Amino acid sequence: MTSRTCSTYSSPSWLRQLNTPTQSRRAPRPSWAHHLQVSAFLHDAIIKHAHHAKRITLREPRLLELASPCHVLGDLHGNLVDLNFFKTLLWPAGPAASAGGFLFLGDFVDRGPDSIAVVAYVMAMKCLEPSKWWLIRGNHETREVNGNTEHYGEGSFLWQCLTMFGDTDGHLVWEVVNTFFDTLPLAASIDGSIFAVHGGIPKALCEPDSSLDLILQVHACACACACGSTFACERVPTRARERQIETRRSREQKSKKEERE
Ligand SMILES: [Mn+2]
Repeated sequence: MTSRTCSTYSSPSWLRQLNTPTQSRRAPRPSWAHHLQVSAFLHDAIIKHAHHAKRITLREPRLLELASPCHVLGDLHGNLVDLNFFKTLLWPAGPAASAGGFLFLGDFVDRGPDSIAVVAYVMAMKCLEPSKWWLIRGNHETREVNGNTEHYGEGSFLWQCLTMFGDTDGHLVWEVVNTFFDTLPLAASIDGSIFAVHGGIPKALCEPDSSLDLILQVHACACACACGSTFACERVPTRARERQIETRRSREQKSKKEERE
């Protein structure tokens, strides 16, 4: 058996390559053709993931009932650095290898520079781990907000889609991802004792006698976007709300009648 000492050891070729000056190992500048190929690949991947994730979230109740342990994370707002930090800390080997679930409280896009990457990642994880990875809707998961390029400028999700994919494909990606957003649940309860929602408790739930069942009555894909509300959960259905008021009114009338008799 021969023994090799440090002095006779010659480093493997891959290590020698790494140690060569930066200039000689720098990747060639990508051509426009290459850029277009990458863009088309990403565009297809995002659209496929949005369709697949939508099929999952469409079947979920509008109010998720989750069990602990569950990590709850707030607004990512297109911030890939934060997302990567949480990933490294909380699910370094992927959500499947983690003991708990993950609940994201909406606002995945806008403000930060990487809305597309963030939304692509959370959709991909939803496809991979649908029973450990939960997403609820924030006010930025609406077309009125994430399409507001005037207000958010380069931080706008629409602006980033148009810049990365061009006008036609950019609008398509933006629309398909928004169609997925339309199907997101609106709130969650953990162990039946912790209420999780984006942006506060909806007014309708602050009324006496109100119930979380109101949230369950919101239709997925009801295209909240048309109603102009910036907070998904305020969109408790008008008919359910009317029914609730009617029930209360008839109860009051009945008790008044009983008092008179
Ligand atoms: Mn926010």
